[in-house]
Amino acid sequence: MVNVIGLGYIGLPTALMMASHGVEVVGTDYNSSLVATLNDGKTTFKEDGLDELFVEALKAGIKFSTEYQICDTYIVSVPTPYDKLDKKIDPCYVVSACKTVLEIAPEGAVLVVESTVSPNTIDRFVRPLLVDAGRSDIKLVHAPERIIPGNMVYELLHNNRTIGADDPEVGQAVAQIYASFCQGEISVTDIRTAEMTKVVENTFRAVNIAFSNELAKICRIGGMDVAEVIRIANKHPRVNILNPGPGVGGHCIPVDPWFLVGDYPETANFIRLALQTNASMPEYVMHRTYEVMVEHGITDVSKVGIYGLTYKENVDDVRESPTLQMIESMSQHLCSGSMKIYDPWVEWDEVPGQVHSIEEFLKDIEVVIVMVGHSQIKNNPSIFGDRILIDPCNVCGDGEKVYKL
Ligand code: SAJ
Repeated sequence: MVNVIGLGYIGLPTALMMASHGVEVVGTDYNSSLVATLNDGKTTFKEDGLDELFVEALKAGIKFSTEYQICDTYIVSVPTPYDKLDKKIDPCYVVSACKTVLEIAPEGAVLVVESTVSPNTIDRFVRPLLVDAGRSDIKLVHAPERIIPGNMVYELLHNNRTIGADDPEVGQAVAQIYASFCQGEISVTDIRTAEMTKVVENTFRAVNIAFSNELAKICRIGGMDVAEVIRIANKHPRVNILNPGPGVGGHCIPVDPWFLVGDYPETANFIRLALQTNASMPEYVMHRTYEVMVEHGITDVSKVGIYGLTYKENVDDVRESPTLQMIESMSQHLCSGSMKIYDPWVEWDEVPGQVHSIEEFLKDIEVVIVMVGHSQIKNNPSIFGDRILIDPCNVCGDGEKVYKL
């Protein structure tokens, strides 16, 4: 039996996927209301295909509990926040989950950490727990996830995976469990390499996006269309530049690369600069909006509305979103709270000024900053009427009143 600890964005789909592929699974979370919701037959966040997968897993007998289970394999997928000041990972949830596992795990059990951790976290924070608890029998494994919110179910099935283990035989045994559903290639390696590859993957993407964001700024100064430049450059067989945008959000790409900067501050200069470039984008969008307001003689900020609060399109996840970054930066300039904000995916109240219908949002608004290209607008670009659009995501088409980055 597998006990998946932490039923969030990664733990829940992983538990459901294993259960629906014949593995006996109990999902555990310390949040009793989350467990109650699951036990009531409801999922806890929106994701394509998740509800269907949930039904399959229930049929297959998955159970949810606030209690850790006595079993042979534990998969820890709890959050790994980071300290905003020193940019280092805060392993408190991983440590506390692993400690509890060590209290009840039977002899020889496998402890898989799936949470994203910076290189060496397992050696520094988890391995000593085994020593302290006198549990050298426990087999440590790191199996970082790679799935992308918005396409999680498909990617769980099809992505290649990495399993890092001290003992290659244990690595192969864990690979077998993941192979119950994973059709991709599973690479078995050591724990530190697995930790590093995960962070490197997200750093690669952060650096590539930073390059495109810098190109956007260069093209603006030089009077060139960055989208056209990138489109043509990408026709080269060895060039693949990502898209510039209003900033980089989510719990991974703007976060994980900082682990390398935090641990190797003298060396990771290029990565630091990339992260700073991405982090400059929300404010860059604000400046762009100001330029457009001046061009149109608009002085009243309450005529400007922000469309999109999530960190990317068609998800309900707002973590580190460019819009939240922009609101924070506005509050530092003492001017937050005066703009209306709307996101069809965010049904709860996340920020002041938020409204919950597109009609209410557009009332009295002359300029819309389109921070997220949800399909609501991609499928219906005329939804904004003839308002002025600031379009950093390049999703509103061309028009006299459409302003790109
Ligand atoms: N973004 C751009 N330009 C682009 C692509 C993305 O500005 O060309 C922005 C998005 O708008 C968003 C942010 O970057 O704000 C991140 O979005 P994403 O879709 O690129 O990635 P995530 O954070 O949803 O998921 C990433 C994925 N990692 C990689 O692609 C290397 C996913 O596979 C990982 O599982 C996930 O991080 C994670 O958990 O680490």
